[in-house]
Amino acid sequence: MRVDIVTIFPTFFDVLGVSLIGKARDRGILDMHVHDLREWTHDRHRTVDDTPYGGGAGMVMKPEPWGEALDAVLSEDAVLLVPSPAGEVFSQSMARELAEEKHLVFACGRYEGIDQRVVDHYAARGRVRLVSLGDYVLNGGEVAAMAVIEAVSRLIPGVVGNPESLVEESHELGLLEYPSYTKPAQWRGLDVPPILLSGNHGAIAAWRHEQSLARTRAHRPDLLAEG
Ligand code: 6GU
Repeated sequence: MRVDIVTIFPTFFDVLGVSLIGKARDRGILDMHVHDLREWTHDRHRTVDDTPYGGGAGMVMKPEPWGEALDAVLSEDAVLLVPSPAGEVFSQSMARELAEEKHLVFACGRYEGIDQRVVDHYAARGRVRLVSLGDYVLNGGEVAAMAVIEAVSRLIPGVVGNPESLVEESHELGLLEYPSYTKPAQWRGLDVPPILLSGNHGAIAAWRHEQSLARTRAHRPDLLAEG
């Protein structure tokens, strides 16, 4: 998969060089390119923002640099992803859809967002999705893009070593994951649940399912409400 990221903070994405994502990159499974939006400005101050029409607080990102950048970076097959708190909430099912794509392009806006005409222009010509991480406010799209890239890339075959570890996770089965334990069997007076030491695989599976249900009931009752 090819991934292009356009941002005014390219160094944010230096961390994508480490861990499993970095290895996938080294092995050519992920072809990742980070671009500085200011490369597509033409004034001395490399201006990317201006005051909002209609008034109001903050600055809006100008359409011209975005137009030039995205014309340069988008391909026929690309999905343009625009991180925005006004977007659809990112989910494991969206991650699964995006993991099938050949080319993802992230347009990371800062300030109060990007001039709406940029989204309208590309939505008339190709696939565009506004993506939110959830109901809270970040300073810009960079952290959100990174979350999406990590969630998507770990679903690409070869990125995560053991494909079985993908199956039982939180959200893959529609429930939160059960708690995990490792050695030692006792730590600071706390025992590992004895069932996990029983060797009874059926009983262990049943216990884990109960734990998943209890956690989901406690923390995410919305996941049990329907479907
Ligand atoms: Cl994608 N962007 C910003 N700025 N804030 C957010 C978000 C995205 N998702 C949740 N909050």
